[in-house]
Amino acid sequence: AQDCQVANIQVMQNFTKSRYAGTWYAAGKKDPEGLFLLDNVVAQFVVDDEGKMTATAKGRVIILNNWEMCAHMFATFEETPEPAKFKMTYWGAASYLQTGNDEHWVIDTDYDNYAVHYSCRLEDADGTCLDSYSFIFSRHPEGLRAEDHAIVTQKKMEICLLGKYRRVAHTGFCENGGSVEPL
Ligand code: AZE
Repeated sequence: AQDCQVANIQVMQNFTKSRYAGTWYAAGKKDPEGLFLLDNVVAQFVVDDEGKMTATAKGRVIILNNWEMCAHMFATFEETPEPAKFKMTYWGAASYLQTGNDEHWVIDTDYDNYAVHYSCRLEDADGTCLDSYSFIFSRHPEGLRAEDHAIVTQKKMEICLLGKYRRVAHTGFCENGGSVEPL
């Protein structure tokens, strides 16, 4: 729905967690207000034998006084009546990283190549989103396949974020074995 009402945003139908599990490389992102993952963002989703989904994520951040590091993050997901909408609780491996509760909506995915994620942190009185972030995830570290660009562009439009994304570089910054030490 392009009226940009958060309540009218369509999410993935018949969402299947087990197919969403595994590694996703951020190919693009739209940032929220404040501190955020800068680049080299890789998320790994796991669904256990009871169907509970958790995730880990890494990404380059700059905190405090220009301290550049690889943030190692953890998340648990609470289910909602809509299978593609989760409540995410997240925290960092180190205490000075970010902690919080965010929505985690899967807008669309083919499970094998791309996923469009959306999170509205703050809804305006008129029902639109005042502070959102979104990831375009790819199964491929090099980014989206050419054939997936059209559908992803369509979904960016549907969540009213077309033109607000930046490409996410993967330079190997967080591939040092998951250190949470400054690099
Ligand atoms: C997400 C999906 C997988 C799990 C997690 C995700 C989000 C992580 C952040 C981290 C922010 C860290 C900061 C540190 C200084 C959506 C990629 C945890 C939002 C800003």
